[in-house]
Amino acid sequence: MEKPFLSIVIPAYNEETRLPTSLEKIAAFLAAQSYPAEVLVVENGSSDATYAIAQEFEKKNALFHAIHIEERGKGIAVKTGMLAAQGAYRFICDADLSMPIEEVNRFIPPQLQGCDIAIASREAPGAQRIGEPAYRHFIGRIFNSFVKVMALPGLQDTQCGFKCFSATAAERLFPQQTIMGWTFDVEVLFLARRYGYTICEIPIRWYFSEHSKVKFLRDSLHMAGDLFRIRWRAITKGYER
Ligand SMILES: Nc1nc2c(ncn2[C@@H]2O[C@H](COP(=O)(O)OP(=O)(O)O)[C@@H](O)[C@H]2O)c(=O)[nH]1
Ligand SMILES: [Mg+2]
Repeated sequence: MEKPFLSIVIPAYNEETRLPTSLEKIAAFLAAQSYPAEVLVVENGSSDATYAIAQEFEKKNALFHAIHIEERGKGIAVKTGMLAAQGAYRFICDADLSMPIEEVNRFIPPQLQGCDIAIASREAPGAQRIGEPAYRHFIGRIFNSFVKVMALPGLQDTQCGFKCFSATAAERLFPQQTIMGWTFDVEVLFLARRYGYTICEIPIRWYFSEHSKVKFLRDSLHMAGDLFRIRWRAITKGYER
C-alpha cells in the first residue's frame, strides 16, 4: 500500500454516540482528497461499544485502523497512535470533530509550509468559539495562564484537540512523552520548543460539543500537578537533550 501522506489519529473514550458520525465524515472527506491517508482510532478504558465501532470501520474501509490499549488516559492513546502512524504528517483529532475535518488541509502542505508542528488555536486572531458556555472558556483561560507561566510562554491555546506533527517531529517528541493524561499537549509542545521545532498556531472555527470527558475538579488538580511534573523533569534533566 502507498505510504500515507496524512495520518489522522483519533483518541476515543466512551465515544459510541459521537464516533460513528465523525468517522463517516472523515471517510467522505478523505475519499475526496488526492493524497493517500490513514485513520487510527485509539481506544482505551471505554465501557461502551467504541472499540467495536472502530473495528467495524476497519472492516469496511481499508484506510481505518482500530487500536485498543490497556493503559488509561488520552495522552497514552495519542502517543500510541502518533508512533504507530506512518504518515508524513500526523494529525491528532478529537472524536467529536469540534473542528470541522475540512480544515485539516490548512495544517499541511501545500496550504501550510515551513511548520514542523501546527496547532489549532481557539484564541489566535480570526478564531471563533461557537456555543461554548462562558464558564468553560473562563476555566480554559485560567489553565492557559498557568501553562504560559510554567511551560509555554506566548502560546494562547495548547489544549485544543487538533494538532499536526511532521513525521520527524512526531518520532522525536512522542517517545519522550511521560504525561499520559490531558496535559500531554503541554509536555510535547514544551519539548518541541526546546528542540527548536517551529510551532505555528492556526486559528480555527471551533464548535463546543456537549458531553465533555473532562471531570472539572479532579482533572484540573491533576493537570496543575502535571505542569509541575513537566518543570521538575526538565530541571532534573529527565528529558533527553
Ligand atoms: N483513548 C482515549 N481518548 C480519550 C480519553 N479521554 C478523552 N479522550 C478523547 O479525547 C478527546 C477529547 O475529549 P472531550 O471529552 O471532547 O474533551 P473536551 O473537548 O476538552 O471537552 C475525545 O476524542 C475523547 O474521546 C482516554 O482516556 N482515552
Ligand atoms: Mg471536545
